[in-house]
Amino acid sequence: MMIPTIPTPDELLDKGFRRGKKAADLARTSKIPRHLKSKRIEEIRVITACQVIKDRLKMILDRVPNIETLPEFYQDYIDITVGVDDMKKALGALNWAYGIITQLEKDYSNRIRRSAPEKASSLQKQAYGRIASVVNKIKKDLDFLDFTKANLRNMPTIDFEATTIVIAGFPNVGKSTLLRQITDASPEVANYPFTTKRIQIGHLEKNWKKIQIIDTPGLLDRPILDMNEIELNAMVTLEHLADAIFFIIDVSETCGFPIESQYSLSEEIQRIFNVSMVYLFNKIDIAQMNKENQEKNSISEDDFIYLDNYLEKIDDYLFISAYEGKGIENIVSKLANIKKIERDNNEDIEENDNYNEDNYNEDNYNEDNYNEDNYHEM
Ligand SMILES: Nc1nc2c(ncn2[C@@H]2O[C@H](COP(=O)(O)OP(=O)(O)OP(=O)(O)O)[C@@H](O)[C@H]2O)c(=O)[nH]1
Ligand SMILES: [Mg+2]
Repeated sequence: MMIPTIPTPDELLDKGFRRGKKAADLARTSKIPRHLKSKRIEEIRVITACQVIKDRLKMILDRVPNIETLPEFYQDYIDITVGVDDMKKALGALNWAYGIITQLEKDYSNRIRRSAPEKASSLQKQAYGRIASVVNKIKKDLDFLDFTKANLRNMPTIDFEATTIVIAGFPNVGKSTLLRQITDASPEVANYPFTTKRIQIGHLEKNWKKIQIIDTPGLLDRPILDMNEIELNAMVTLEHLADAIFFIIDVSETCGFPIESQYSLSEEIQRIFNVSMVYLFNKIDIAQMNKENQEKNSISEDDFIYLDNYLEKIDDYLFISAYEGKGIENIVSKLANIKKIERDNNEDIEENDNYNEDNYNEDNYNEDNYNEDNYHEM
C-alpha cells in the first residue's frame, strides 16, 4: 500500500516556518503603506506557515486509502500487521491537527489585522508557538504512520479476479518449493521451519483461466488464539482468498512433524474454512517405501500402505515430490478444474482507491474540538 512519506514534527514545522519567512520577505519588498506593512508581513507569515503545514497533512490524509473500503483481506492484513484501530487513531489525530491549525490561521490573521502595528510581531510569535505545540502533539501519530508505511510497503498485490489456490501445511513441508515448481514465483526455500514469513504469490494461466497460487507461512496444529502474526497471515489468506486449499503433508516427516499432527491440522482447517481441499503428499522421493519399490520409477499408492488410515478418509489427493518435480503435471490439471468462489468482498481495487475525503474532510470536523487544549489521547 502506498503511504506517502511521513515527516517528523520538526520537518513539518521547519518547512512551514521557512516558507512563512520567504513569504514575509517577499511582502517586505512590496509596496504597502508603511503603517500597514508590519501587520501585513506577520499576517502573511502566519497564513503561509499554516497553509504549508495543512497542505502536507491533507496530502497524507488524502493519500492513505480509506481502510473500510478495502477488500476484507487487506483490512485483516493491515490489522494483523499494524492494527487498523491504531491507524485510524493516528489519522484522526492528523485530522484534528488540521482543524486546529485552520482555526489558528483564522484567529491569528484576524488578530494581527486588528492589532496595533507594534503588536503584530508578538502575535505572530504566539501563533507560531501554538502551531508548534499542535504539531508536536501529533508526534507519536506521525511516528506510527511512518512505521505503518514501512510495514505495509510489501503488502501483497492480490488479483481479485483470478481463481486462487492457497498452499497450506505445517512449516518446512515444501510449500514454497511447490510454488516455485508450478509458477514463476521464487520464494525462499530452506531446510528450517518458518522460512516463509509473509504470503508469496505466483501466477499461471491454464485454459485461458488466470490462476493465482498463494504460498503461506507454515501453520502449527494449535488454537488460533496462540498464533503469531506470521501464522495469522496464513489464516487470513485462507479465509478471504482461497477458492481451494492445497494442503501439503510431508510424508517423509523430515519437516520435523509427524504425519498425524499434519493431518489433524488439515482437518481443523477444513472445519474452519468450508473450501475444497486437495491433499498433496509430498517428498515421496525420500519417503519410507519398501526397498523393492524404491528402485521402481513409478510410485503407486500401494507403496504408501502406511497412509491408508488417512487415504480412506479423503477423496482428493496426489502423491508428489515438489523437489524433483514429480506429480506436478497432475496438480496443474487439477488447478484447471477449481471454480472461483464469488465473495461479496471482492471489490474492485480501483474503486477503493478513492481517497477518504469524506472521512477526513475539515468540514466534518467538530467545532467543539477546535482547541488544542481539548486534545485527548486519541
Ligand atoms: N527430498 C525432498 N525435499 C523437499 C521436497 N520438497 C521440499 N523439500 C525440502 O524441504 C525443505 C523445506 O522446503 P520449503 O519449500 O522451504 O518448505 P515450506 O513448507 O515452504 O517451509 P516454511 O516456509 O518454513 O513453512 C527444503 O530443504 C526443501 O528443499 C521434496 O519433494 N523432496
Ligand atoms: Mg515456505
